[in-house]
Formats: sequence, structure tokens, C-alpha cells
Amino acid sequence: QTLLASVRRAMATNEFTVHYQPLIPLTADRETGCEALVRWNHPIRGLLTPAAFLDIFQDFSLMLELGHRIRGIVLADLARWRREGSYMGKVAINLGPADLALGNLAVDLARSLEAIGASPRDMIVEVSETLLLRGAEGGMMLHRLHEFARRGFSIGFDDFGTGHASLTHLRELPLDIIKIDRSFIAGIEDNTRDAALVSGMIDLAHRLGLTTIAEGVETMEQARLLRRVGCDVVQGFLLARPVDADSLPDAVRRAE
Ligand code: G
Ligand code: G
Ligand code: MN
Ligand code: NA
Repeated sequence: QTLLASVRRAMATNEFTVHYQPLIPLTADRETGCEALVRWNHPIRGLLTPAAFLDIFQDFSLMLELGHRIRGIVLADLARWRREGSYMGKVAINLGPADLALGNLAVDLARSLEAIGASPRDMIVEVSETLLLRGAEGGMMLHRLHEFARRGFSIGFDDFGTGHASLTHLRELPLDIIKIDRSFIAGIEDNTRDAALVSGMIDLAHRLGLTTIAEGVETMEQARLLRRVGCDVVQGFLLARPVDADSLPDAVRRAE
């Protein structure tokens, strides 16, 4: 069976699920958020991360369908947390090129959020720097991101520093958050160049009025260093791994 065929089967049997990883502030004046991350609960291979099914990210129509499923799950989880009062923070979702091609996603999502007593202010839309295109299609993506921003969604720039036009994107995109790619964070303890780059990115972001999130924080020393250079929020296995929706409220309390 090809990957695409097994993915179609898996969608029919609802094997795709979403886990959530806490986004933990380093200062007291911010609340903890979380990022929704798709998982494939495979009957034989167990719980798979996107690394195991990356090929489907290249299949436009499959990603349209999967994105739709993921948003349905996230909205249902958010509705339940709000109903129980167990988690009142923001949720970040990842949008790829297929999602951004949808003409009225910002409007539809805003309506769905309002229907569950939430609002676009409760959601961060993450776009990966490496997936944003230049040229005509890039212009379309830019237009879509402005629609999200106009409706009150926060926009996060994922994998910051790894793209081909990081600074140009900072000029053009309606951003609220930059997420410093984990490849930079991994080196900050013993590579002065990486430490300087991370510190510089944080200063630059702050001068532009943006919030900074460090990705892939795995050690106490990294967290200490990030606090020292003024990073706002950290995400990583050190403080909290991605967990299922039922476990998120406790994971958030433990991380705080
Ligand atoms: O959870 P993990 O680290 O394995 O995620 C790997 C990559 O998959 C991340 O870069 C993330 O942006 C991407 N990803 C995770 N969930 C989603 C999703 O729901 N939609 C899209 N488009 N990408 C996702
Ligand atoms: O959207 P993005 O690609 O940034 O998604 C974050 C990815 O990073 C997820 O797949 C998540 O599982 C992974 N991740 C989160 N924290 C850590 C960490 O501390 N170390 C590593 N290696 N990966 C992490
Ligand atoms: Mn992300
Ligand atoms: Na990332």
C-alpha cells in the first residue's frame, strides 16, 4: 500500500489526532499558550509525528483534507477546555500552502471560534518561513495572512532564520510573533556565533514590537541563557512535551 493510499484509509478511520505542546512564558506578565501538532495514531506503528509522513505534506488535495480535519479537532478540544474552564489560553495552529490557498479560511475560522464562545484573539496562526513563497503565489499568501491579521488572529512566523528572505518577510508580513528555529537554540550554549544570532534576533524582534518564542529548548542552561537575552516564551522538551488534549490543562499548570 502506498503512503497516500494508507493516509486516505487513515482519514476514513479517524486515525489522525492532535497533540498540544505548552508555550511557556519566561516573564510573569504573559499567559501560557500551546501549539497544536498533528499526530497519526497508526494501528501498527503507533503514534507517528509528521516526520514519518512528510510526503503527504507535498500532496495538495490531501493536505487540504487533513488541514480541515485538524482544525475540526482543535476547535472541538478548545470548546471542551472552555466549557470545563480547564484551559483558557491561546492555541497556535500550523498553516501550510494548501490551507493558505483557501479563500475564506480566516472568515470561516473566526465564525467557528465565535460559535464556541471563543474568538480569533484566542488563536495564533503559524506559517513556516521555509514554506512561504515569493512571486505571484507568495503575493496570494501575503494577502491571506493580512486577512487573518485583520480579523484579530495573531500571526506567528515559524522556523525563523532558516528561510531565504527572513528580513524581507519581516518587512512585509503582518507578524506578531517570531519563533526562533531550534537549529539556532541547539548551539547557544557552546557556540558564541549562535548565541549572538539568537540574542540579535530577539533584539530585532523587540524593536519591531514582536514577541519571541524559542523552539526546541532542551536544557536548563539554554533556558537560563534565553531568559538573560530577553526571550519572551520558550517551547521544548525541557519544560513540556506535546501531550493529548485531555492532558494539556495539567501539563500547562505543571509547566507554570
Ligand atoms: O510535531 P513535530 O515536531 O513532529 O512537527 C513537525 C513539523 O510538522 C513542524 O514543523 C510543524 O510545523 C508541522 N506540523 C505539525 N502539525 C501541523 C499541522 O497541523 N499542519 C501543518 N501544515 N503542519 C504541521
Ligand atoms: O511547527 P514546528 O515545526 O516548529 O513544530 C515544532 C516541532 O518541534 C514539533 O514537531 C515538536 O514535536 C518538536 N519539538 C518541540 N520541542 C522540541 C524539543 O525540545 N526538541 C526537539 N528536538 N524537538 C522539539
Ligand atoms: Mn509550528
Ligand atoms: Na519550527
